[in-house]
Amino acid sequence: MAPMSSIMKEPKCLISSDHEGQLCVQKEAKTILEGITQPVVVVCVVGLYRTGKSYLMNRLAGQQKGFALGSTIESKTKGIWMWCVPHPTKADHTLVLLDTEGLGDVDKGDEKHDTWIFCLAVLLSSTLVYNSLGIIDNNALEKLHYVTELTENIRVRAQRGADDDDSAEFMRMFPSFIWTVRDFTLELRKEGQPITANQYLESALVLKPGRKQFNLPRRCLRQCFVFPRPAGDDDLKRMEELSEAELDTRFLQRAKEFCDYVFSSAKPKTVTGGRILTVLGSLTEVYVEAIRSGRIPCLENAVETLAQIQNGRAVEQGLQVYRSEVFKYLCFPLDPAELSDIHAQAEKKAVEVFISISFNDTEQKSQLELMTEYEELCRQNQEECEHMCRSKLECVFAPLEESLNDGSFMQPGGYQDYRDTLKRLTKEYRQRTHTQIMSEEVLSQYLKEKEKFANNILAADQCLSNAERKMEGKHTHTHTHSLSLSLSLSLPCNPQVVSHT
Ligand SMILES: Nc1nc2c(ncn2[C@@H]2O[C@H](COP(=O)(O)OP(=O)(O)O)[C@@H](O)[C@H]2O)c(=O)[nH]1
Ligand SMILES: [Mg+2]
Repeated sequence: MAPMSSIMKEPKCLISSDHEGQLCVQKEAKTILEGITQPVVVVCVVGLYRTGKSYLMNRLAGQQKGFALGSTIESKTKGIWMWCVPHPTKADHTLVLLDTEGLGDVDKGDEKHDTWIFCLAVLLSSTLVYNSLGIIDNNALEKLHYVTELTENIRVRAQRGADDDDSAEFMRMFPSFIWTVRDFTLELRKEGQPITANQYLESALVLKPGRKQFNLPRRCLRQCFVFPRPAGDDDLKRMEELSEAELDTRFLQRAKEFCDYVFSSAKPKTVTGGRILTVLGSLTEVYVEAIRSGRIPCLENAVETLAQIQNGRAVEQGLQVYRSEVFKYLCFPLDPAELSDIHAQAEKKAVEVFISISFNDTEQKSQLELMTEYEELCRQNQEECEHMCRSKLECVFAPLEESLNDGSFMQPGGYQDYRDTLKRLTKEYRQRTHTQIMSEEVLSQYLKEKEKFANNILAADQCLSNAERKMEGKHTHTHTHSLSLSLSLSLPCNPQVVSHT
């Protein structure tokens, strides 16, 4: 695969609205996601518009420019933007940055659209960054209401017994959470004592005691980063152009801490059972489709659909391995035991590959597919064996065919001669083909075809022998010969003569 950086020089729109205002997945971005086979660390940022979200994502990408800043995005491309970059610190991982656009934009947004974008952000990410300006205010906390609404919509198949079990299952699906506060000017103090950013976040959440909707997300909140203003008023408008030297050093320090934290702590996206996800494109499609069709996103369905897609791929790759293994040793025709050995070896390797890729393979699809493939090989092998036996048979029985054609057996004693020839050639054929499957089948079919000749030869033999006896001494040899010829041409089938041994 080409390195990710060369695939995505810049972000692309992943989810937008179509002309009817319905959410849709952009094909190009989906294709890119489908090409990623590595574990994906998915970091998504949400929060009000114009709070520096895109700028922060660009820093995670290590780029000065990328996600468009400010309100330059047209309303039709509002939604979720995506930028896949190689993970800066984890080899063989891809960092997928998702930037949401237009949340809370009163001019262009609509509440329902915003809710779904927020939902998708939660569902798709492995780390969710909630970004707010100035403080963690009540207003921002209210936005957590989206998250709790989401928990109402998501039903994971869990032992729905005790409440705790339920939320444990939920935690697995819920991304870890980072709150970033921009242009933070407050002093981090509580009751005169200095506090950490995380303690600040905790205390903000405690502000709403007894409100159940904050309880669940609270368990998922992990980190808070407070950023000072990055530059002076005039410079803020052209942040993309500013060099590091023109930015506030404390801002730079905090931005570095934030990025380092994300790079070291953000986990790859997993789904139920903690399985690492490599089909983010399909997952996106499943969720967006569920939302479009008015179905509530239900993780159970999504996991099932994903399993189907993923196992389809696993089977395909397993089969590829199986075929290449089999063809290394395959040389038809083969002894069935040999073929079975080759199959077993190839199957073992294919199943290993399948297991490494598959996901929830409850139907044992891979094994079934491999069996079908094996059956086909057996069929081909049988065909080849049959073909080979037939050509050996043709070769061995050629003298018999010749004699049948030129009527050599149509003479007194011809029947015995015929039987002897048949016996001798059968023995020879068996000697030549005794290791082949299908050899007896081919032989018995041939012998069956010859039965009618045996009858005719016997009839001719008897007829001619009788005539010969009667006419002994009276007729010339020439006459007998011409009689034998005429009989061989008419080949009468005498119904009374059926015996052959
Ligand atoms: N005050 C302030 N402005 C910022 C900050 N980061 C970026 N900006 C500027 O704020 C504007 C909006 O930033 P953007 O990242 O597009 O915000 P988004 O709408 O949340 O994605 C741009 O002009 C940025 O240059 C920040 O930390 N503080
Ligand atoms: Mg933005």
